[in-house]
Amino acid sequence: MLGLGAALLLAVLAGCMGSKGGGSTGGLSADAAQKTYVKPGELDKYYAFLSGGHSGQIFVYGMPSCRYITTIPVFTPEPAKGYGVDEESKAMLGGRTWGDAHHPGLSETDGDYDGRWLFINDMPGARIARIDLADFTTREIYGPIPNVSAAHACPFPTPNTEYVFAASRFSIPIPYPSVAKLEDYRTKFNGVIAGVKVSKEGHMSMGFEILTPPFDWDKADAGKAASMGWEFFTCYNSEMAYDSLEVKASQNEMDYVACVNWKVAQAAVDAGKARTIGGAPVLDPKDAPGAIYLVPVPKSPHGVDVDPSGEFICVSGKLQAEVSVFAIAKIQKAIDAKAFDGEQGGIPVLKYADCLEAKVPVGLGPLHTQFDGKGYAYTSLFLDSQIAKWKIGAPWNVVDKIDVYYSIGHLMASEGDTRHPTGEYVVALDKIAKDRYLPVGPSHPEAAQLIDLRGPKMQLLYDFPTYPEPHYAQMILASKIKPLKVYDLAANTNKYVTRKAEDARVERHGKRVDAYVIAVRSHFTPDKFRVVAGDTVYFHVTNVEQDEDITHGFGVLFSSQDMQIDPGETKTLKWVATKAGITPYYCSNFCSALHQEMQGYIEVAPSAAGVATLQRGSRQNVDLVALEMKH
Ligand code: K7E
Ligand code: CUA
Repeated sequence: MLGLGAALLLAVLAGCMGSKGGGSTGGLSADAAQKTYVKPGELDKYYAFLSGGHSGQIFVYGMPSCRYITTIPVFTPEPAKGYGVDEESKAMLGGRTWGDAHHPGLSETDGDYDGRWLFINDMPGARIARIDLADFTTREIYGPIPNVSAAHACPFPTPNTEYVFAASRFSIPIPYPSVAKLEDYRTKFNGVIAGVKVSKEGHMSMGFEILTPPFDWDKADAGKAASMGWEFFTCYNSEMAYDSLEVKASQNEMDYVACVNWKVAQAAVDAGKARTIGGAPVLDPKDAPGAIYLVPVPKSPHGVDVDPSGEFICVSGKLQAEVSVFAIAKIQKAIDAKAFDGEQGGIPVLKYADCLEAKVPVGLGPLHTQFDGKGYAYTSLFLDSQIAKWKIGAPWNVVDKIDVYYSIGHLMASEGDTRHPTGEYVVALDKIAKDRYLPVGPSHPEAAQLIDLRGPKMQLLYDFPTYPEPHYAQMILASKIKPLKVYDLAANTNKYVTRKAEDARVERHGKRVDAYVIAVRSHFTPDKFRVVAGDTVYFHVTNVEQDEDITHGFGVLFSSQDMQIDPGETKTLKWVATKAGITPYYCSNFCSALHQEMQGYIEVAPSAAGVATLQRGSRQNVDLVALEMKH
């Protein structure tokens, strides 16, 4: 096989090379290399957001070059960006230092990505974060969502970002906490499906919750166009087992996909039909007719994916070699005819055959499906380590397959979850890397692969390793995102902002000291502080630069505290002067030729001598404070 370097060289030397069509399972060709080559100085066409799994982060890549661009810390403190260190991000994390981030969900307008925000779930913490794509920064973390124990089917925004969702992976006794025995699992435990409202400004708030039998809710997708107003959720463990799930939860021929009509559910809550449990309005399905239905689906389904037209809901039973395709028109007809086959926990159950449009024999271990907007669907096959391309519509047949390396979980297509996928690329998110990269010990990186969808056959273009552990990802046209170049200092509304060096100062309020600090190449003003042992110091650092990429750090020695302040931004660091002595601090982000000189000292006096003369709460300039604090 050609090395990439050699392949690239060939591609460049050859200039314009004719397409070879590409072997569908073949190795890297010069043609493939050319298709991923983005010249130095040029930018990629797409952003790809890969969830970071148990790293609690998001990884950003450029496509088609597969170049790693940045990490967005979300649920985990992250030193390179000082995330979780400054007071604001620390408060957002609420003392938690771990999250397991599975499913990025870009905000949508009219069913297309709009480039405003990115939502992502913390599965075990039942939290949803919102990242602002103006600065690729986590701005809100909502939750833990009451009553929802682990949100895996989450967040999967609706077509106008009206809602994000969270459905429980584990069932627990509700209200929680309450004492219960596992033996009472069937009768005393419940699952919960939660609809979280998103305001026009992106803020999340509780909309409704629906009580379900103790199934394990797994994946979700929003209806769109033809199925607008519905959200679909898969579950496994309809057996309601609480131990040895790997055996006991695979007994039933059928599990379910739940169809939730979020307008009906919200109307029921607004009409006072809910009980308040754990602070959330919880609906018993019996009290909210029309809000939720169950459709049987074979064999422990995992992914549920709605096609771009919104007409078809594609569900993958992971222990079955087929994708079941349901038609929303048929589901709607069965609902209207009240053609129910009993109920589960007060939820009407529709008949599989009534709702089914087609069964597509894709191969072994189907997990997730994506779309190209040209009438084809792509399903990942975990057991076969393949992607199957199949036709949406008669004869519902598989038209191409490609090998992936190895054990693919999710896959993501360019603009793949929208009404208008671009049909250019799909990225395979593989669970096992094995021999694809230089070995680094017993554990390998995760593996991702870029595949070209533009020809009649899928073509493997590139392999790239990722840090653990992307589950899902989304790919958006870069032209839709307009990141800020700097924060406008004039528009800085932080209550601790300092705009001019003359305003830099230290204020004492009892044992609390507020230091208003300015950072600019290559100086902190002030660059020396005298405080007293026992003081709590809040450093409010404003980076007054208005030049792109001139970020300053504020790292305090003998501590684990370092924040990063972008141009025009104000951040606050809380530091406790535990004992007398000298503590240096410095700018930790290389910012100029005199970056190394950008430093200061905190002098901690052993006693309060001289400090008492300072007026409480008064605003004094640095020199005055220093003067008054002289022993
Ligand atoms: Cu790994 Cu969506 Cu959490 Cu499938 S999930 S593979
Ligand atoms: Cu400021 Cu380095």
